[in-house]
Amino acid sequence: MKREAVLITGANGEIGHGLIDYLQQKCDFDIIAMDIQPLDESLSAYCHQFIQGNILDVKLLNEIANQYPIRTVYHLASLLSTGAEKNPELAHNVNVNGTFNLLKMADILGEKSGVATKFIYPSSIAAYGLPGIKEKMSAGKVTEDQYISSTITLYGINKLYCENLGRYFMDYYGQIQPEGARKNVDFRAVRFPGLISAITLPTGGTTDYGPEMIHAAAQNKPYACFVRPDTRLPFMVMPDAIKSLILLEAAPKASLTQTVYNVTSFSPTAQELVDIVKGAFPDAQIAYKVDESRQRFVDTWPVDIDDSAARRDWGWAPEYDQDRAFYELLIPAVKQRYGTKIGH
Ligand code: VAH
Repeated sequence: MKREAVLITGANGEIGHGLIDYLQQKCDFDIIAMDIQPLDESLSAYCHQFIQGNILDVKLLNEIANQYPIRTVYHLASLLSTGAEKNPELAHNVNVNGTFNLLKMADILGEKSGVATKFIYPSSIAAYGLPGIKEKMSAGKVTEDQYISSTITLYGINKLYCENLGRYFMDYYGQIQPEGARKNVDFRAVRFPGLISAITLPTGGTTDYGPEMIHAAAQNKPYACFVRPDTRLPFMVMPDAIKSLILLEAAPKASLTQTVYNVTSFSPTAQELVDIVKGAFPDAQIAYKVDESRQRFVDTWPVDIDDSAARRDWGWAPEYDQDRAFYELLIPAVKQRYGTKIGH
């Protein structure tokens, strides 16, 4: 009898690195990792199987479903907000059609096992579309059902659609058939803020200025921040992002009153991030070179989000507030990663 497995798409991405690193400590299931890129050498020892392939390849997904008793899908593969604007066709295909294919696969897996396949989905604060900077600054902590009808990025629209697609597969897929809805998928989503990892760098996001500036400073490389100094957004560090995925996956279904949950930790301005980074790396050369398009995106994303539903339903709370995030985790870790000496 094969051991149960979890499937991680986008395994070579930032969240994928953190999730595999965490899950490998558990030993009661196999990790099936999938990515269109080769898997980072540092991860391969932790994975029972790595599949280099495309989530648009339905034949491949069917083969995976026939081969592995997958009980949970962590669907991380995605084009991020800035990358999606540069390649909208690819973004729609991967972010939407790829997700549709994986939900269909999860349905088949659930039908085979007789237990609904858990489908853990990282949505994003990009799902929000505040109408202007004035409203952004006065809105306070935004809840999951606020400001989601005027989203301006394709990535944010993709995320909103897939949040609803997941709910459809969970509750309504097959409803027109005589036997009614199939209900083989247990879809659960978090809306992530900007994520900062000490281990990896983001590709194609619009919150990338946060991680990019600290990694650049630790390498004594000049950095041009592409948003205004006053830009305030919610962030959290990667270990807390992984914690939220693990807690949500493990939560008893009966405790969940929502399908989509906000999670966050701290909300600095870009200038506050610069001040922290310069405090740790006094020689850091950080300038501002505002990218008007990316600034327009972030001006529609909330200053802060209300994560009380996640705290209430499944015990969410970040381990790292802003001070701990930088002074206990990020700064020591990037110094070690790059062997940074102060003043060199
Ligand atoms: C991005 N980091 O910048 C992602 C995030 C808040 C948006 O999902 O696209």
